[in-house]
Amino acid sequence: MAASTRVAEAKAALKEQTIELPSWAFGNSGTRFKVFGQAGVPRDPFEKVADAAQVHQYTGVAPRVSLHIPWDLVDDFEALARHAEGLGVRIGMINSNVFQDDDFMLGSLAHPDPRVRAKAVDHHKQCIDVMRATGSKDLKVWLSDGLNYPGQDSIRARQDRIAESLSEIYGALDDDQHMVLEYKFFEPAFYITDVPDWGTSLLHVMALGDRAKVVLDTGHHAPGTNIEFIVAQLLRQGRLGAFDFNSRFYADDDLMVGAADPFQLFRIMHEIVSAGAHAPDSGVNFMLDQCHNIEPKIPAQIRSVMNVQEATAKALLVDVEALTAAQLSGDVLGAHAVLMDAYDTDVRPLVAEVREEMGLEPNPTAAFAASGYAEKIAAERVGGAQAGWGA
Ligand code: LRH
Ligand code: MN
Repeated sequence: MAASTRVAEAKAALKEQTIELPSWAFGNSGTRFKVFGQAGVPRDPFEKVADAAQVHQYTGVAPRVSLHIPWDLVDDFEALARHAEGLGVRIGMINSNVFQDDDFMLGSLAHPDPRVRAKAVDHHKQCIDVMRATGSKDLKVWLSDGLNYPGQDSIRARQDRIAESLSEIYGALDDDQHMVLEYKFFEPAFYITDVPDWGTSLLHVMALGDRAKVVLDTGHHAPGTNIEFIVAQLLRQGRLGAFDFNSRFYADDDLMVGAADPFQLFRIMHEIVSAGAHAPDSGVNFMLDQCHNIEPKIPAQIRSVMNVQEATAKALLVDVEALTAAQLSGDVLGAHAVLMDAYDTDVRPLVAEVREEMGLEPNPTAAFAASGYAEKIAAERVGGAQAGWGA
């Protein structure tokens, strides 16, 4: 394929790409040491959605906002969905939360007490009602369930309880609704996390049915884990439902995707593009899951979307014919060089052109800064409680 054709196809694919934003990234967040407030932070889900819509307005590729329950509880979810549509975005995945209720100290779906498990299942049924009210088709489940000390509970019994609870939740979904199950190797539990890795999540979703898939959060692996291998394997099984994109230097740092390791993000997007999973109908939801503890939140989300676009653009510019030929002929350095040529390509001009062809400013960061929106919300949003994790 001629390079010019590859560029044209890359631009077409980039115009179709969509990245879902997390409502909680627009609220305050932090660590156990401190949660810093920032001027203009939203006080409610309507303001969070308004801020997310700013990211879509300047990038053109962030048309969905993921909600987190109960952080985004409102009296009228139809009104919130209409508010979003009025701003050119829509409600995406609905995240459950079983990591902040006192009753779930020893677990939620894995808890030894069937009454506590029933409470956790009911919470997920409440989230499914929110899906119905907002038009969302996806339930996202992350379980903080785990153990801190050996012997604290039966590892096997907890897996049985989770399987039974998940099947009750899956059974409560409408036929056109889906579930994605996220894994994480540690925190808040420090000995065992009941859904610690892709294999455990995969086993549970395969036991549930076709409308259950795995969420891969890029910050949820042991240091040194080859994430693109997991991506390739889950795609091969047709069970990669979503990404929670972020980056980290050490643990679940939830930093801007691509900030800590842009080469890893490129390698992940290379596996995605190689499988055609970047296509809008691939069934893979590309979501951000980040916390902007010290940086301004809307510009950070804009930068994060740009990082995903740039990694995707590089992956779309890989000379696939040359790569395949080198791989099949055992040309180790040749194959590596083909991939590195794409990675070492400065795609920023290409992505800027894509924005212009979409009728947008080529530099979303500068366009947002020039809009005065940040100053407007800092002046308007005085009083009331700033949104956060409510922990
Ligand atoms: C858990 C997690 C999960 C969300 C939470 C905000 O670490 O990645 O996806 O529920 O962050
Ligand atoms: Mn996550």
